[in-house]
Amino acid sequence: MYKLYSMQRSGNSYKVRLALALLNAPYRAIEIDILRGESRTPDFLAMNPSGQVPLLEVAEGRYLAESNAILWYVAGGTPLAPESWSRTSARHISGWRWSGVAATCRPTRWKTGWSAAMPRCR
Ligand SMILES: N[C@@H](CCC(=O)N[C@@H](CS)C(=O)NCC(=O)O)C(=O)O
Repeated sequence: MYKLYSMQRSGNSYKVRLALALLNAPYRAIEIDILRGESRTPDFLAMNPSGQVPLLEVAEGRYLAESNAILWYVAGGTPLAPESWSRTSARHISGWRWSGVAATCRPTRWKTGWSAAMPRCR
């Protein structure tokens, strides 16, 4: 069974709880109060060095962070997110956006001080 570290008021956590509920996937929820620093304890940082929720334990000692990665992990190939050519294309575009466009634009934005000269990179 999955173990989900999340916080009730966290939107990123809610996305994952919603998907798990729609999939009727059993999981154990562990509430982490980020405002009390519970995501910054040594124990939590050992599970997720970014110190953020949501965090899914997919198997004993195996952790997956990042809400969208978790969503694809739990819902990919299910009726909630069936595999299809258009979905694969969407992932292609989003991967290109982050590793291609963003990587190219960031140094330029940094050098130009976030100037309006690079409106397409925002
Ligand atoms: N990109 C991450 C963002 C996660 C995130 O921002 N989590 C917030 C709660 S919604 C958090 O844990 N903040 C605590 C912190 O950064 O110290 C995701 O999509 O999961």
